[in-house]
Amino acid sequence: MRNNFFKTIVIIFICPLLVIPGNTGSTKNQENYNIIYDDALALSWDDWSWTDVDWAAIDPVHTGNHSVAVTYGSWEGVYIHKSDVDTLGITHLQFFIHGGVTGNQNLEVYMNLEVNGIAQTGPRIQIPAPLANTWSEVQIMISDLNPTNEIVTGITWQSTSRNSQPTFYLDDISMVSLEDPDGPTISDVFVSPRSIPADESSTIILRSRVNDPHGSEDIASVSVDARPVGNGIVQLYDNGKSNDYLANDGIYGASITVSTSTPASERRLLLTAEDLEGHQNFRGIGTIYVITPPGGETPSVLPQQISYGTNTWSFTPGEDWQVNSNIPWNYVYQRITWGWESLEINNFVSQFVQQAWAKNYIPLVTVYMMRGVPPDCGEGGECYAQKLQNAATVQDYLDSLERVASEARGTKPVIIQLEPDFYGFMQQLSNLDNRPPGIVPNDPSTFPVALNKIGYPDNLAGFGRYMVDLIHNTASNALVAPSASEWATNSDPQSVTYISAIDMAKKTAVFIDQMGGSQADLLVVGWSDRDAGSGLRPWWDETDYETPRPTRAILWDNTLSKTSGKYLILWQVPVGNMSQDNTCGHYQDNRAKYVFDHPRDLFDAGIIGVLFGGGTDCMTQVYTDGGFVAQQAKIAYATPSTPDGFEASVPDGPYISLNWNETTDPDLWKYKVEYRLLPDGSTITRNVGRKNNDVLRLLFSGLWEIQLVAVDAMGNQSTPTSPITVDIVIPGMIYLPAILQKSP
Ligand SMILES: [Ca+2]
Ligand SMILES: [Ca+2]
Ligand SMILES: [Ca+2]
Ligand SMILES: [Ca+2]
Repeated sequence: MRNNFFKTIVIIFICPLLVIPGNTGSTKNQENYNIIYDDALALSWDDWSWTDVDWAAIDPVHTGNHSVAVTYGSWEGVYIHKSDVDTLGITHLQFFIHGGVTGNQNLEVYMNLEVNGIAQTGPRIQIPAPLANTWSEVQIMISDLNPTNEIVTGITWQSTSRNSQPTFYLDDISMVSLEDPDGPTISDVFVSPRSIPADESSTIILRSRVNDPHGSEDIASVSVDARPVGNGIVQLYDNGKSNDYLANDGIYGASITVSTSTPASERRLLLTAEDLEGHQNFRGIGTIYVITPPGGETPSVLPQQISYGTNTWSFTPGEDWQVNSNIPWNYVYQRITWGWESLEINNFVSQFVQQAWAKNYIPLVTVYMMRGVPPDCGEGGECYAQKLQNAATVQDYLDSLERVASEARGTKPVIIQLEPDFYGFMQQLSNLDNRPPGIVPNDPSTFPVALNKIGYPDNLAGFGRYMVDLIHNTASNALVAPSASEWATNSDPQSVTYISAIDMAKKTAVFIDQMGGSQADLLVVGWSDRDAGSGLRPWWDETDYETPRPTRAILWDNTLSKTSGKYLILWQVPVGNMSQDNTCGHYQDNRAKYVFDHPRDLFDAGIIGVLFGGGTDCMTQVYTDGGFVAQQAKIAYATPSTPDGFEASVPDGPYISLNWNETTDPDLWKYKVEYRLLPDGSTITRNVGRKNNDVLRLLFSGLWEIQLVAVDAMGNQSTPTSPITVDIVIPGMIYLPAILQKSP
């Protein structure tokens, strides 16, 4: 009988501090739980405590088998850390506390915040002294712990006493959204794109189902607070004309843009639904990444829109998977390792490149030779730093690289991808505490290399630059693309705040720039080289609430592109999909689907090419995936479907309202309204983003013809809708004076 004295304390901090014994939680439903600790810390939460804490105490427990036993010394604290906690829409921090045999401990709780990249402590909330031998429930409003909605990186329970204190216990720590049971419920939130340029024309479509226990007529408003992206409160409507499907179907919709003054950053927006009596409920929509314009120019010989390819090919006529797919792929890639010259196929690079050109693909050759070039010392920065001090090794390597370039020579473009992991390993080594003597973090010029080439310093910077120049000088048709690794700064951009992740990407761009990146043409990035269903890599949250998530990867890629001034190829994207059964060759993954559902997110961030391919044995391949990648690529390359339901309102002076049904193509980019004055006016085009409505202003009286086209991520346009003709009558008296006033 551990809980025989169960009692609830709810702390509601509507200043001044108010402690209400008894159960005051009864007027709210607990809808959304984010469990932080039940019998162990949840995934991604780490123990950073500076006190005596046992995370697996067995007596007393509130629920389950374990609780947290805490024995404070002077001013000590229990500190749990998570890189970037999304608290938007969360109303309370909730936990249970038990005073042990003594009770009466003195402690306070606060959130660890990060404000403009600097760690800060949120407001400290005093906890009522826990009772002896009793579990009490504590609820603290998030708005008291984090009043200005900063990035949350942890929660701390700290002793407020200079003396040691007797052991007490915590259990069932969670963040909850206490919903008003009378208020409208928000569900099925849809947001696309999730990464968007701050250009005030690209549009995010936001949709949500909203129901009210008193019927839909009780719903007064559904809105999103778009101030974090430079807008105000934006209303969502269920009128059939607001990207909300049908009128009165319970689905509300809106479109929002991002103001040009919004910096590259992660932003979180809050949905609010309110009924006629003022009952409100809230829901965060996950993380939006605000894109910065990517760096440099796309190489003129490459496709100027997002394009796709795979690692699957064959010399044998009739057996090439890409050719047989009847999809106009742009790329094909193949990896070569040390000793490629002695492969069964003579002149392998030449043969691969030539057959790719013959099939109208741009070949990408992944050069992965650093690991194998003798002396073999395994994989990693320490080994590579050693072998690069051997003059014979360096020359052997460069001779082979020159043969690669020479076999790739021709009149069509070829991409030579340099050394996956190599740049990452070297930068990582420079960031280790036990880096070799003389090595300076993030400075490749401090690694000695036995290069011995006139005009190039004998260090890693000189070696990297020589590799790029050697290829360019040997094959003027070759584009050189060093490989960038997310982990190169010896930390994971998915497990820090976005501000730190931006900093990491900048450092990696600068490191590669110094190693010839500045002279290169592109950079190659990767999202993961294994299907998550294999258990070899973590799942990413495709809804972009929790890290690891795609928006964070796109932030890193975008920052790399911006800083380096290079566009990117996203390489070796896992092929798996959710219809697979997690057996060899059939592992599940969700990244390929994210790519095909968010092509503009990638392209606007700087990714011009996406190459699919399982990274090792047993990973899903495009020929074992049940046809998913082929089917999605087919849609990507196909022209979009023509929107239906295109209609115009009765003209209101020069204004005419247009609306249409949204198309369902996953790769939709935007709609364009095209209109002209009959009979022979020239066509005017108006981009309306992804909105399915527009108000057009027609400047002259007369018959106007209006059409609509859908545009996909590649820029393919649909067949136009059947034209609508409208007769505009503008009383000249109204507009003539205005025009005259503007004349000098
Ligand atoms: Ca427990
Ligand atoms: Ca209601
Ligand atoms: Ca609707
Ligand atoms: Ca398409």
